Amino acid sequence: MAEIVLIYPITGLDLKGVSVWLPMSVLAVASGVVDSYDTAVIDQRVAADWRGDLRAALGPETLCVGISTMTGAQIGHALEAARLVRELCPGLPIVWGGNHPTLLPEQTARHPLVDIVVMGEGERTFRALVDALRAGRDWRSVADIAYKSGGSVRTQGSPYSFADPEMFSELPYHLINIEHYINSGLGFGSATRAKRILPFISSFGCPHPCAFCCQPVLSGRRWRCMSAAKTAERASHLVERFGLDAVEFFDEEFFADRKRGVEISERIAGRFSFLIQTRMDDLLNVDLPSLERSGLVAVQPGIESGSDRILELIRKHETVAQYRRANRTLAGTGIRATYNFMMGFPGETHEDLQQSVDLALEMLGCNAHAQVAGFYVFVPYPGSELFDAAVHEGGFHPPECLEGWISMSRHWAGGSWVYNQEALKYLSLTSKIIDGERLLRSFGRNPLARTSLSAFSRWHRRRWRAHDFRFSWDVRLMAALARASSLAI
Ligand code: B12
Repeated sequence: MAEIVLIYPITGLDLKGVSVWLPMSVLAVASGVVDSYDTAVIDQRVAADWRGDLRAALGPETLCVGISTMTGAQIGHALEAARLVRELCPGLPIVWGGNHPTLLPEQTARHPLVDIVVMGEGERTFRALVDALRAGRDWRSVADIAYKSGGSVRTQGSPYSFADPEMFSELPYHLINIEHYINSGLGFGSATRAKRILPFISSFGCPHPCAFCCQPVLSGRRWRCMSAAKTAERASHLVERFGLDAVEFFDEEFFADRKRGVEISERIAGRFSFLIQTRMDDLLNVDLPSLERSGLVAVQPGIESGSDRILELIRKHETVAQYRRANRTLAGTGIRATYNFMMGFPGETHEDLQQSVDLALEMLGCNAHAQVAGFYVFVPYPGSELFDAAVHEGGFHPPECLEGWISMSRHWAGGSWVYNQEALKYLSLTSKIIDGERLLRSFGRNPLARTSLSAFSRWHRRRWRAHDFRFSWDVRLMAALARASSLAI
């Protein structure tokens, strides 16, 4: 039994060893309370019986349950957990936090299975809440929360009470079984041997204004970071403690401050490998061979589109020419580049889509270390600039209750502006195998799977070249298999 129970729900994208990453959201929240409260973390993605674990964790001394969620399918699993908490302990406060509740605090707080919404960073606010609950004080005086009050919702404070990342304590890894989260890492190029990788975040927020992203609102475009020295020290500690080969930096934009990014790599100095998420224009302004010597093995930039017109529309502030140049520079190194594309933007034409497909093939063609993470459908996530455009110009009716957001996951393509659903569905699925590499690394140990995946990949590359985006029977089968394994690939 525990005084505090924190739940990380299934996301719907949970491939063990590949995308089941540390539940950093709830671990960060736990870091604020674990010194004074007996805390349990339940991760639905890895628990053999999360309901049983929840029953065992709840008791008379439990002060509240905290649940984290992003927008999309995760909300459905979060609600399932909240329902069980309500059934087992009807009066126990259920606190929701994370990106979705932060973006839509009022609507979230209106739901009967939500008692308190914590907006923004949870460490200090959640601590203030549980301190009040334990002391029997009125928690309604705590800042940066939303809750029901007399038939309406009261929101107080803001989501922008940020703490200095330099002061963040180390995550309480002892609350989980770390072996569930040590991934083999799809980012590695010639990984024949399984690699041990854990994520680490050294900076928060993003200074860029990309119109499809909710981060400008989540962070108010305020980018905050841990110093290079502390970052390298924490990452090294992680490597030593858990015998890792690599650390994957989940920072939204690792080179938001290039000098700092380079200093981190110099401090890592080749002692272990690291992977980053960053922009292509940054890669044109850093010394890639020296970063590679320091341990950089993989980068994951968002390309989004092969059409300059779309790049301008989504305020990416990058050009296709820059992408080509950065890809060529990357090709001269051994650094694996995993490119993310988006499609189905309001105003996107079939020609724009073809340009994205052509660019992806071209980049794969001239860089042996390049791969495609996927072609993802633009979803109007609340908080993004294009969300407002979708509502005002695209006739998009945003869901009016929490449940309505469950279906807004990565395969949602319900916008009235999406005129080529079939092509989007086709590209979304086949982009996973188009480089012939990524899935092979996960499933390729079986010789039959290896041969069929390779053949499948070559066949669809031909179709991409011919701009033949029909949703054929083999792709339907792939979609059915993904659905059967409950995977929203
Ligand atoms: C890792 C990650 C994932 C992982 C899942 C996480 C995991 N542990 O395995 C995977 C790959 C599965 C994933 C999936 C998706 N992701 Co993602 N992901 C991230 C990433 C890179 C890191 C998240 C993280 O751990 N942050 C660190 C923690 C400490 O921060 P935090 O989550 O914000 O938590 C703090 C507060 O929010 C709050 N808090 C959080 N939970 C709780 C709970 C309580 C009780 C309280 C009090 C407070 C609280 O306190 C925490 C500490 O301050 C972020 C980008 C980033 N750098 O943040 C995107 C991000 C969260 N993802 C995002 C998106 C868009 C998605 C997808 C929709 C992508 C897609 N197109 O499919 C899917 C959603 C899946 C679904 N069906 O719902 C968006 C958020 C969108 C949204 N509105 O929720 C982000 C911000 C990226 C972006 N800029 O667009 N993602």
